[in-house]
Amino acid sequence: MADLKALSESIIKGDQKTAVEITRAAINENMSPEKILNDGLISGMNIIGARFKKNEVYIPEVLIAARAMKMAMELLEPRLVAAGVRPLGRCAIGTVQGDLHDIGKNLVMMMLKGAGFEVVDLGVDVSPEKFVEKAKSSGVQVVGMSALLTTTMPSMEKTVKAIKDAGLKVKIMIGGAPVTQTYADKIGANGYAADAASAVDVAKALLK
Ligand code: B1M
Repeated sequence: MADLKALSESIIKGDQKTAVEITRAAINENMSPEKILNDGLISGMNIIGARFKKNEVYIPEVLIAARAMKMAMELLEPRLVAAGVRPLGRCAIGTVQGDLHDIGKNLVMMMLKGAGFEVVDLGVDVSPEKFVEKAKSSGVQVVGMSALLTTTMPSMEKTVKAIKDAGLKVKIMIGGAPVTQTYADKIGANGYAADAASAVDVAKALLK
C-alpha cells in the first residue's frame, strides 16, 4: 500500500520524483484523493510551514517543497475535482499597484495552496479596480495584498476602500516587509501576516 508518511516526507525534502511516484501509486490503488492530499501532501507542507516559522528552514527549502507539492498536485487535481473535494477556502492574491515584487506573494500563494486553499493569482502592479473586479468574478472569500515598498503601501489603503465601497463581503489580508499589524488596523484590513506560514493561519482564522 502507498506510504503516505513517505509521501509527506518527500514533500518536506522537496523530493519531486518520490512525491510523484507515491502519489501515482496511491491513485492506482484507488486510495481516496482527499486522504492522499491531507495525509500526504498537506501534512508535509504543514511541517515545512512550521519549520519556516521557527527559522529551521529557509526560503529555498520552502520553494523546493512547494515545487514537489505542485508536481504531485498535477496528478491528483483531476481526481480531487472528480471526487468533489472542496477547497478549504478561496483566495485571490496580488501585489498592489506600483509594486513589482512578487517573490513573497508567490511564497504566500504556495503555502496557501499547500494548506488546501484554492488561490487566484492576480499578479503584480494590481490596481484597486482590478482587485475589486477579480474578487467579484472569482467569488473568493479572502483577498490578499502584498507590498514591498513604503511608497506602494498607500495602494493597500486605496484597495481596501475600493473593496468596501463595492460592498464586497470578503476578508482582506495584507503583508509584505514594510507592512505591520498597526498599519493593517489603520487601513481597516481584517488580517496581517508577517510571513507565508502565518498567512495560512490568518487566512484560516478569517474564514471562521
Ligand atoms: Co526591490 N526593494 N526594488 N527589487 N527588493 C526592496 C524591497 C528594498 C527593501 C531594497 C533596499 O533598498 N534595501 C527597497 C524598498 C525600500 C522601501 O520602500 N522601504 C527596494 C527598492 C527601492 C526597489 C526599487 C524601487 C529599486 C529601483 O528601481 N530603484 C525597485 C521597485 C520596482 C517596483 O516594484 N516598482 C525594486 C526592484 C526590485 C527587483 C525587480 C530587482 C527585485 C524584485 C523581483 C521580484 O520580486 N520578482 C527586487 C528585490 C528582489 C528586492 C529585495 C532584494 C528582496 C525582496 C524579496 O523578494 N524578499 C528587497 C530587499 C530585501 O528584502 N532584502 C528589495 C524575499 C521575500 C520572500 O520576502 O517579499 O518580504 P517578502 O515576503 C515575505 C513576507 O513579507 C510575507 O511573506 C513572505 C514570506 O515570508 N509577505 C506576506 C509578503 N507578502 C505577503 C502577503 C500576505 C502575507 C504575508 O498576505 C496577503
